[in-house]
Amino acid sequence: MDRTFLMIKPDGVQRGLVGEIIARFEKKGLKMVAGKFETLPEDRVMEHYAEHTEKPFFAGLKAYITSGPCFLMVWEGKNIVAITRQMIGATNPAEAAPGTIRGDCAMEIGMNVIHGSDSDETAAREIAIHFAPEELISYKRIDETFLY
Ligand code: FUP
Repeated sequence: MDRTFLMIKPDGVQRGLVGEIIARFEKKGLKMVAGKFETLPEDRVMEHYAEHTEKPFFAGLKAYITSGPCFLMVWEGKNIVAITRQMIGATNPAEAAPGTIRGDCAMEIGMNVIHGSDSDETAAREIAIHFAPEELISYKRIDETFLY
């Protein structure tokens, strides 16, 4: 089954949005297979955002993402990367469509509540950065028969 890495950022945790966000993905029919609550250490921030470390916004991004605990997750489902990117909405919440997480729950690009992998390759890379293989749990959800 396809997998993605999703992370509720410090603003999402501090604003009490963890339950609301998980509920949206659960209701859709996606399955959480790993989850942990953690303040990201600097080395993992550098690895996760390797493509952005030279960008002008990186100092602010790093300060924000390490400002408190994040809720890190791995989810499974058919076509999950495209589905979750659509549900999360545009990177800039000001441009994110209503009905998306960022469209409904955020105001600015510098505090956009949640991260989601943007391709299957990125998902595999990000899952490996943040989780050990044994942290991913394999199980059948009772409603799967009625989803696929
Ligand atoms: P996304 O894939 O939607 O998380 O977006 P990007 O990989 O393009 O950006 C990663 C994070 O950098 C975003 F979540 C927000 C932050 N960012 C800024 O703060 N300013 C920018 O101009 C671009 C991105």
